[in-house]
Amino acid sequence: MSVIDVHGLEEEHHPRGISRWLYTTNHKDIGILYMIFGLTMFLVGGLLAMLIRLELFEPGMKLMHPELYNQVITVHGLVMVFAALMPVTAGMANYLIPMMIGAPDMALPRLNNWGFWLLPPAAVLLVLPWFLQLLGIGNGTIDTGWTIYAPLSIQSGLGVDFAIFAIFLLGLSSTMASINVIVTVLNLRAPGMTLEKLPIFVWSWLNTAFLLIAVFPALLAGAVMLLADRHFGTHFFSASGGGDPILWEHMFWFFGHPEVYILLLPTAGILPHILSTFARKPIYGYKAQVYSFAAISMLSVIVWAHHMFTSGLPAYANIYFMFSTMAISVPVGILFFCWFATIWRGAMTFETPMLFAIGYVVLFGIGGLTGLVLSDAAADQQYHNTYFLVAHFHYALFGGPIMGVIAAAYYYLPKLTGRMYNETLGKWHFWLTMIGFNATFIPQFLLGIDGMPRRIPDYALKFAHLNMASSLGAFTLGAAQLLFVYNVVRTISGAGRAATSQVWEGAHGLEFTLPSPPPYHTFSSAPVIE
Ligand code: HEM
Ligand SMILES: [Cu+2]
Repeated sequence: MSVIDVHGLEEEHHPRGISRWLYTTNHKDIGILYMIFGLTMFLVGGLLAMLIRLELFEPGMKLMHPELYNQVITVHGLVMVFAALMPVTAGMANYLIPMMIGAPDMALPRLNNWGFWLLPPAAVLLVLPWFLQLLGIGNGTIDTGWTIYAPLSIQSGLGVDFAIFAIFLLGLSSTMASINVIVTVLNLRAPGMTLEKLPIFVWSWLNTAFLLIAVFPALLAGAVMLLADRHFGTHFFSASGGGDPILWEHMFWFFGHPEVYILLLPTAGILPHILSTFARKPIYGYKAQVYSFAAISMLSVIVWAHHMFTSGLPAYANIYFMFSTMAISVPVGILFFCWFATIWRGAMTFETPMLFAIGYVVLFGIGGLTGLVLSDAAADQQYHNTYFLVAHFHYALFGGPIMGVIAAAYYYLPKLTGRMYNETLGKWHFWLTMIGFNATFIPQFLLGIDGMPRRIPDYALKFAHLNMASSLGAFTLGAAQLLFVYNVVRTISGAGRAATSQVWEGAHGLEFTLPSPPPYHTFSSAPVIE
């Protein structure tokens, strides 16, 4: 007989130690690598945020030179967006999608390994110029802000070149991950797992993947042109040679606005799973949510110039970008409606994942509503580049994706490790995060309305009190995340009681039919889907 138990054999023979992680093509290993990398980068970005808030704690130049301050905010932004959030959601996709659709692994496992291992060098490229500066080479890392606007980005030092190469690597990595998700979802579903039965998280990632492949080339092309402007005598973005810096803004934001949804969609997809589990009710409006994901993705590529209301576009362009932007609130509003309807009159309990999921709805709600305020072309003349914007996008990016990632982490940690995390610590983490977050960013709304510009290391005396409040909030927020790290590490190292395969009373889905932790190779034969 040629039928052997391949499953059992491979279980024994997968490599151990460092080579397991370096050469792995296993979707769970790669998922874990992505998530550990993302969490590490979240701590790096968080540390930089603490430095920013330390500098802004009091008026006056306290901690760093203006040049260094610019570098710190730039790397904070780039790290949070590209090296923390995107990898974490890619890690969730890798770990969860094969289990959710009954596939043996991702469709392109070697590509998967490659995609991950492009990330660490990219992160190194962002910070390396700081170390080179210590050796007397260059003047530090990229200092243009995460938007890398020309003409500053043409004139600025070698940090920009390093960042351009980092963006190439990050873009390649995300594109590979996206291709893999699309191929896997379209080809490797278990028999009976029709598209109409696809878990909503998988739908959200499918949209994310298409969106990413559609818009990343704009940024990459822009980056090549910028490199050429810097070193090869072209003038795409420099007015002095007949080019136009506004062209960079278009290319950047054609990518940059959809990027926000690339960060958001995966967690908007995991949210219904969590809400439905802890409300013990089925997901409300499955189809409406899936169609909303598609509508959001499509609308997101036609609204980019709402970031450029003050750049002198013609009035009719501003009006078009204003109304198209406002139109996005329709599908987003549908998502909110479905989330509320899912928990409405449910038998709710408030374990940590549920708390973070509700926190997501509240905070992202504020992010969305203040976005609507900014999308008014006339009002934006006032708010543009003030702290109102900084507060808005932190509600949108921390309040949405980060809260969602944390909710998902608590939700799936017992599945991944086979152990329950510490619920008391989790609740402390939640409440300190909520208090710290709002204490950081509510004052920033007020500062923005008062006219404090973003990206300044020092400010007028009248802004002192609110800035101090914001910094105190940030320190609370930062400290609270250490509770999370401790809780995760503790659970991974085996503390806590054993988790069942279903983990949560109300949990549904293929992944919850598997033991906790799931076996190294998930499905040796395709599962049957009713
Ligand atoms: C840990 C809590 C965080 C704090 C206290 C914080 C604080 C700040 C502050 C004060 C600025 C403005 C700097 C300035 O304009 O002078 C800033 C900028 C920024 N932050 Fe955060 N942040 C946090 C988390 C995040 C997260 C989670 C993300 C994204 C996922 C993020 C993305 C950004 C971006 C894109 C910028 C703009 C950088 C630029 O102007 O080029 N931040 N942050
Ligand atoms: Cu936008």
